[in-house]
Amino acid sequence: MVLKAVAVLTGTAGVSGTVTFSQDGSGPTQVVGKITGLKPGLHGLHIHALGDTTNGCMSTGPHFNPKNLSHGAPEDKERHAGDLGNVVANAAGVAEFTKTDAQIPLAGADSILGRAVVVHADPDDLGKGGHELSKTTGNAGGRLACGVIGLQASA
Ligand SMILES: *[C@@H]1O[C@H](CO)[C@@H](O)[C@H](O)[C@H]1NC(C)=O
Ligand SMILES: [Cu+2]
Ligand SMILES: [Zn+2]
Repeated sequence: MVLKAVAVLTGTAGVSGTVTFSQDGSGPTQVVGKITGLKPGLHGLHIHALGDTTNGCMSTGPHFNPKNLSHGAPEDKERHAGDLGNVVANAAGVAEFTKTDAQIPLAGADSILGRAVVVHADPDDLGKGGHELSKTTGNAGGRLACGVIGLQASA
């Protein structure tokens, strides 16, 4: 069975979007998204631990990190499960992307359901920027928009 989920991103900076997730059995999760209203260029994209938007994106907690590792790139061994790297906005401020990731299942103990997708103001340095925040957040700057990951009808 293919499990499907979606996060509808909203924020206060005119940034919005939709990110969908699908996972076939215990295979990797496919991520497809479109986010608009961004500044052209790179923007960090993460799964944050909490699906709590009572204080906007600030209350979604830190990066989802069930293995208690340091921040990194999606392809790194040392990464948070929630580290999805960057998305690229074009000159019109639109980022359209697809990703495949094996650390963000839609079921089981490390499921991302009920957590939040957050898109950031700045590029994620993937843990390699040498900034004091590189190993925790990738120094990706403010939280522009976020949305809670909820189930969709499965296929
Ligand atoms: C997580 O890792 C840090 C740094 O290695 C360590 O200090 C901390 O005790 C760990 N926390 C848990 C819950 O294992
Ligand atoms: Cu983030
Ligand atoms: Zn991280």
